Amino acid sequence: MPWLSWIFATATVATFGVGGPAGAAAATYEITIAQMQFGTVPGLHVGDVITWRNNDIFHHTATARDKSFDVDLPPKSERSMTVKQPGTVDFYCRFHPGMTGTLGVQP
Ligand SMILES: [Cu+2]
Repeated sequence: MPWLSWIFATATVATFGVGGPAGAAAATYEITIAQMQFGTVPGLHVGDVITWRNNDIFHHTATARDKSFDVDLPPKSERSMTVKQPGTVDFYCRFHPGMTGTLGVQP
């Protein structure tokens, strides 16, 4: 009865699919800096990747107030980083302290 063993194999694969690791798969998000402002910050989870993109002709940074990250962003550049810890982190630009934003990271 070959069709019976096919059903069994399919059911086994489905069981493995349900039993995967907890939490959502890591995602990649872009936060764009334009006209001296940080763009929209997405909801984040540990393991996600942020690509910071500086579209200005000015040098910026994305610097965490708690010093957990400090991303240097020359004009027209982008840098990626992985989100490593949960919590709320305020960030700013070292050259333009009026530029601020907040990351909210779920476990
Ligand atoms: Cu700046």
